[in-house]
Amino acid sequence: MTTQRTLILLKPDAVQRRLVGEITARFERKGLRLAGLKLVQVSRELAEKHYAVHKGKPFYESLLTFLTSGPTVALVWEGREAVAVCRTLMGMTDGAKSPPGTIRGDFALSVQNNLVHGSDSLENAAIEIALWFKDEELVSFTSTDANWVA
Ligand code: IDP
Repeated sequence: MTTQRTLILLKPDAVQRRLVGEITARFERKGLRLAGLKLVQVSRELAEKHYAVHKGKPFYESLLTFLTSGPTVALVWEGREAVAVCRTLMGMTDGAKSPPGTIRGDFALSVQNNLVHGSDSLENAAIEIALWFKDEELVSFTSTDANWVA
């Protein structure tokens, strides 16, 4: 059993569209454990660091404008195979192509405004969690239903 931590962002469209509760509930109901949670007005500097891998792509500037356009909710989820589990719950990048039942499939139509970010590997999860959270902002606890969920 591999317990992992992953970074999830509820991007500005999720906050503006009042989908924070709906989306967060999906990760909770799956059995993941919350390890970090905060509302962030993202700076250009943080957005550039977070999306450094996309620098030079045609959508890069627009993506930075999007991520800095309003508050973002940053979450750290913990649990068995958390990185892959969260990516599955999210769906594909393009909301229009994401299957129903996924977050993007149910609530997104756009490629850019696709509501959520999720780390795509365990290595990137560690880097992204360190970028968004200080150590003291993360909490580890044993949930009361751990024996049933794990
Ligand atoms: P992911 O979020 O599904 O992992 P990435 O390829 O890492 O997708 O892209 C990061 C983000 O950049 C996407 O979530 C989306 O907001 C945006 N994006 C990706 N490709 C495009 C595009 O072709 N046009 C506009 N925005 C894009």
